[in-house]
Amino acid sequence: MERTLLIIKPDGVQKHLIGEILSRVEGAGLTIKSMRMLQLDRRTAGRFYAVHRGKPFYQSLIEYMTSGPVVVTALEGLSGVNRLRSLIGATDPSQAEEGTIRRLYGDSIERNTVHGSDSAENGLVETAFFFGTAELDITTENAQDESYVNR
Ligand code: 3AN
Repeated sequence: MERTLLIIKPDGVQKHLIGEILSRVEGAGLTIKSMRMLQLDRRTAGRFYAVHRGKPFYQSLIEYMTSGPVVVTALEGLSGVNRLRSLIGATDPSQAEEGTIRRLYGDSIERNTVHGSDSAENGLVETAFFFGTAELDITTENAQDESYVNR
């Protein structure tokens, strides 16, 4: 089992794609462990994208990621990282495979609708960046326990 972070970026939220994207994610067998909508501030976005600091697109990336609300989602599944990345497609929507989220909905390499962790290690780091242990430990068994249904 691997953990991975999905971010529905500002353009995805603006285009009313939250339900569509989560439906694809769940349809691919990934489990939503925890989820939150929030507006990133510059400091938090800068910490999250620290590896890109100094690159030519960094300032623009931070502007964009703080331009509207995002939905951060901790996912879990067998080969979760690659499973999510196959759904998402390549960074540049014009290079992404047919039928992937970025190919279908992305506007540009920057406004590419979603983020997905790029390794199992980063999946753990990035989910822990947004979610506490208690949030990530909500178990699927509890969610599916019949005693939780129809309350
Ligand atoms: P991915 O999200 O596919 O793993 P990264 O981690 O290389 O891609 O880049 C993080 C984000 O930075 C991308 N999702 C994109 O929004 C932006 N980005 C990456 N490369 C470029 C670029 N050459 N020009 C503009 N924005 C870029």
